[in-house]
Amino acid sequence: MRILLQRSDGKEAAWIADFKDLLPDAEIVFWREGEAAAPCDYAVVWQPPAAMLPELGCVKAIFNTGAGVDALLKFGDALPAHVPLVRLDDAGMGVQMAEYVSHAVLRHFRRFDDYEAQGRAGIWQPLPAFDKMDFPVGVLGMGVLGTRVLQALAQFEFPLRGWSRSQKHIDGVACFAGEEGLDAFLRGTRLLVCMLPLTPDTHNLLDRARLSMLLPGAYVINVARGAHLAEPDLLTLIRSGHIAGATLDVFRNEPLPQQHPFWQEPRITITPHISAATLRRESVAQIAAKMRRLHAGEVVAGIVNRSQGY
Ligand code: NDP
Ligand code: OXD
Repeated sequence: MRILLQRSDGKEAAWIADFKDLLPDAEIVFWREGEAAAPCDYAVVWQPPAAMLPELGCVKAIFNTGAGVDALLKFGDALPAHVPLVRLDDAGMGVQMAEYVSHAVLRHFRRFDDYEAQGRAGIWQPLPAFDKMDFPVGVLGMGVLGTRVLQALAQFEFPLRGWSRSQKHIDGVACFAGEEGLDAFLRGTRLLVCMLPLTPDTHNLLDRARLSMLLPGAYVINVARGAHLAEPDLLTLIRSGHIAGATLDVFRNEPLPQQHPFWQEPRITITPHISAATLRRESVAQIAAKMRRLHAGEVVAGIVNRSQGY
């Protein structure tokens, strides 16, 4: 088996070593622009440049070393239609998302921002506690990662809601589906968590009109993609007081430009796209196991449905 590996993080040697550990008979070829690679069985990529597209037409499957495939599907028809695209299915990201979102929810709900400000001013003053019943948490996207986050938040006994494309039935979660369910979902949500894939249907989903539907004093957590959120609309609604603040891990332009107004807004917490990192060993183990199955003619989970966009 020959595997074409593309990365731009300078860690290719470690990825190659991990693949060699699990697939000792495989030859791993590192893709370099301008160098023709021998024909390969599988490609393993993350945000590949357009220059790699001709090579991707010759493999039996393309493995994406992330959960989101927007950076591949943006190539549209230039991405070979006959080659299955396989995304990461948790691979250690679920627990990281559960940690990140639980932290952001609890930090806001338990008023840590207020206590940090008081602490800096040397003020010892208990503040009125919020009531959980006034803080329904709504998760947009109840897939692999969204479900894991809902399970984690259930431990803290928040009222939970979720929104997905197809109707779900999850104990303890008020489930909403489709465009027809979105307004009702938003109108009952105080803490909004975005965990959707970026597709033509979800692009700019969180605009002024929809963010205004959230309960007054809402809080927004975006760990999906920057293009889900209309950034100026969020700022307007924070400044008007309808939204209390936000924790954002993803942005339209990454790294977030220095002159971006989010940096100046104390009610916005910014992290640099770290809510759930791709873990190399877990990812290689998952991909290697799927390569073995595909080689044996078996089916694998995580094949992207291109017409749905995720
Ligand atoms: P999944 O494909 O497992 O889940 C996607 C969920 O979104 C599903 O519940 C799906 O509904 C729902 N959905 C998709 N389109 C729509 C729509 N138009 N309307 C309503 N619901 C919709 O993805 P994952 O949970 O694995 O990952 C989610 C996203 O998280 C990734 O695409 C990526 O962008 C982001 N991510 C960010 C990371 C970071 O570090 N910031 C790390 C990892 C992922 P249904 O169940 O009905 O299909
Ligand atoms: C992913 C990401 O989609 O890291 O996996 O953003």
